[in-house]
Amino acid sequence: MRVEDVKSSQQAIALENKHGAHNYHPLPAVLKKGEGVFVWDVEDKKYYDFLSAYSAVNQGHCHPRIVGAMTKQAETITLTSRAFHNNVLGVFEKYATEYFNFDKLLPMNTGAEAVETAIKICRKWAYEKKGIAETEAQIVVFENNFHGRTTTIISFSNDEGARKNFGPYTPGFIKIAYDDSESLEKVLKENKNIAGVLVEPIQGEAGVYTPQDSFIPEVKRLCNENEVLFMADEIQTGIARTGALLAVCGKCDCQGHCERQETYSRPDLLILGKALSGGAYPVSAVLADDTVMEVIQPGQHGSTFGGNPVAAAVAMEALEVVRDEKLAQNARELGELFRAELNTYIENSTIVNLVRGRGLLNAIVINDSEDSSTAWDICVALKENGLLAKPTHGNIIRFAPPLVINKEELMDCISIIKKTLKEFEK
Ligand code: IF1
Repeated sequence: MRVEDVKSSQQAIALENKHGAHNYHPLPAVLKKGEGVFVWDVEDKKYYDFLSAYSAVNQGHCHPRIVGAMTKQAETITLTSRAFHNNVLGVFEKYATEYFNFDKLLPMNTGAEAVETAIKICRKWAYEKKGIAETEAQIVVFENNFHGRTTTIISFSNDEGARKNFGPYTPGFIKIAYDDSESLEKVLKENKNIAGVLVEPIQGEAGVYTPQDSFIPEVKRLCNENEVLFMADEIQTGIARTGALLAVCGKCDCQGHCERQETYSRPDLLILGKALSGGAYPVSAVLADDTVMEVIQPGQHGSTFGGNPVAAAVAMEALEVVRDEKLAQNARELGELFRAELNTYIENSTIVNLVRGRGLLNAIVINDSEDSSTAWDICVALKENGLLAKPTHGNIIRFAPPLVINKEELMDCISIIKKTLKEFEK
């Protein structure tokens, strides 16, 4: 069977159901093409994409510059492994470390691998630099976190679905309440074996849970004071999504020079993935300064595909597009417009309780019980009306379009969303 033989969405879904593991429950949209903010299904229906592959496609689908960089490199050399050097990796590392202002970069492929990398660096730093007794290091994480799906990462999840029956679990993590710097202060005071704090600046999976503005700066301050590493998981929030280059930049307009801004909570370990590749190819990375990164020496960590020339070429172009097209600024301006419009709508709504988010990472909280299907049903109706979005935990719908969306398109989307919500008002 060839791809051209798939004539209908129904047929494609049946194939996946029969031959694929059932580890997802997707909306019944079968996409075959993407361009900018739009995707098309196999019946040629056109949609606005309001998920952006969980914020991996910030630069828009099939961005010609990113696809161009990828195909050019793919025709030349794709994979060397790190047993040899390649002529692209160093150029990318120079580019990305200057872009984010860190001494060093360690390339991986997926987000979860980058998080694992940060955890390993943090523990090694704790034993070799901080002087914690071997195997005693603890890492502070937060309730309702989402950092990926490896066995270690799900060990400190409190999502039953993600965690149950995958044990035994990796020890060495202390979980405390999110957006509660007093709890963090307390645990850091009580426990001298803490090596680092791993935090999402906004919790995506938890329903775009956006903490108080003071929370991340407080985490940073407490980490500094207690000599523990501040690890920011910016896999979903980073690369312009929240209206700044990084969510830890705070509310600034620095386009990548946030170290000059007072609001910048500079992480000791910066974890990136998703949009680092513009959605074209899996690329992730951990950035840190030498004092931290130097704990990793030859043979101690790596990956067959990490740092391959295609990944390096794609990531460099993806970052360049973010800067050239001023995507952070666009996300900030259009995000404000989006929340203002929806906040006006919910003044007279019985079905939506709350709008929250930052930049173009937003969500609405549906006025129904957590286990009701209302959010799902709204997403199915949105699909019928030409906009794709996905429910997340607790009857919440996330809205995260590609950051290349313009004002006219966004206003069109807002009217689709309002029209659809009206169908559900009581
Ligand atoms: C799935 C959510 C988004 C992430 C943060 C690490 C990773 C992710 C902050 C791991 C990945 C994804 C993966 C996807 C669902 C999804 C997600 F709903 F679960 F929360 F984006 F919102 N840190 N997030 O958000 O990166 O290994 O996947 O490259 O189905 O697991 P990965």
